Amino acid sequence: MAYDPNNIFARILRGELPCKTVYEDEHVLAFSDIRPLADVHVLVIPKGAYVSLDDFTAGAGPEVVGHFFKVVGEIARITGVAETGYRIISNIGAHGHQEVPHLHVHVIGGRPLGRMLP
Ligand code: D5M
Repeated sequence: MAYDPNNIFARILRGELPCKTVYEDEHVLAFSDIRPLADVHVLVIPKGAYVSLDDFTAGAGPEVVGHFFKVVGEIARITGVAETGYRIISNIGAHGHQEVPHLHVHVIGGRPLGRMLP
């Protein structure tokens, strides 16, 4: 899928829409999800224009990809859920029910999340 430069997260990255920033560096932005499923619900996005994990791993260098996932772990520590546990989810494409076509990882925690897979 071609990247839509007007998707909501691209607009957040350009400063056109507000967000509640949890963490930011040169390559990554993390912010609170607007429809939280738990006390902690943070979205972690690369600053590059990638729709999916596939685009990201194909288009970004291994250092940028590795750094992104280190930040995901860092978000769990910053928000305090690293100790109690949490869930990371990345919805991709139509069957994954991806609403926003800019790669994002949900970090969800702060309560027992229950079993997800049968
Ligand atoms: O889910 C996309 C997620 O993005 C969903 O949980 C709501 C969240 N969202 C949508 N707009 C915003 C803004 N403006 N700020 C913060 N969070 C937002 P997915 O189904 O994984 O694509």
